[in-house]
Formats: sequence, structure tokens, C-alpha cells
Amino acid sequence: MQRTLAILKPDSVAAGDAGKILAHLEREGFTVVAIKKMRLTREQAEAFYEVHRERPFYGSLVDFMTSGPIIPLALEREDAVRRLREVMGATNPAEAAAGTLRKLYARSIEANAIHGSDSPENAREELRFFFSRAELIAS
Ligand code: FUP
Repeated sequence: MQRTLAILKPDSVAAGDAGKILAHLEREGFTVVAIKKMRLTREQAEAFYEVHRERPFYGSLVDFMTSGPIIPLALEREDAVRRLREVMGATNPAEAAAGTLRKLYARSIEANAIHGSDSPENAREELRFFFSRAELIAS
């Protein structure tokens, strides 16, 4: 079993798509270990996307990620990191395969519905960013 971090982003939460995305993830074999609804501060969003600081889209991405509430999720299943990336689809919904979450629910390359950790190492770090050790105790 492996864990990964997903974030339902401000666009999908505002659109009322959170329940449908959660149901889709559960159908794909993911178990919800922890879940919360929150709004990121500018400082938190900047820290989370630190790796993209020099990219031209960084400021706009931080604006978007702080524009409304998000729903971080700690998810568990076999091969969770790789499987979540497959279920999400390509970063740009225009390039995402049919049936993927971004094809179904994303609006643009920025407002792209969902985040998923891109490696087991980043998953561990990102889970700790959003959830306390107590919240991550297996249920
Ligand atoms: P992904 O891992 O698929 O979420 O994609 P990246 O880590 O490359 O990018 C992180 C986020 O930056 C994306 F989810 C959306 C945003 N982004 C843009 O807004 N414009 C771009 O050209 C690339 C990424």
C-alpha cells in the first residue's frame, strides 16, 4: 500500500464537482485516509509551489490556488502515486486522455481541477504539508 496527496483545486470545489471527483477516485480503488477543506494563504501557496518559483506562470498559479477553498486528500491504494497521475490525466486538459479527471472536470492548464504528487518522495513531503501526523494515522 502507498499514500499520495491529492488536492481538489479552487475551480473544481467552486463548481461543485468535489463529490463526483471523490466518487471517481473511490471507484478507482483509492481510500480516503484524511480530508479537509481550507483556503491557502499566499505564503502557503508560494511555499507549496516553490519548485515553480522561476516559471512564468508562478504568480498566476499562486493567485489561482488562493482564490477559493481547496480540499486536500490523503489517498491510499497500491501504487497510489502512479495510479493517481494516470487517473488525473495530462496537466493541460486539452491534452488529457478521454475519461481522465482533467478531461472531465478541468477548465484550463491552470484551473485544472486536481493536483497529485509526482513521486513517492514528494508525496511524503506534500502529505506532511497538509496533514498532521495524528491525522495521517491509518483508519
Ligand atoms: P502537474 O504535476 O500535472 O500538476 O503539472 P506541473 O507540476 O507541471 O504544474 C503544476 C501546476 O502549475 C499545474 F497543475 C498548473 C500550473 N501550470 C500552469 O498554470 N501553466 C503551465 O504552463 C504549467 C503548469
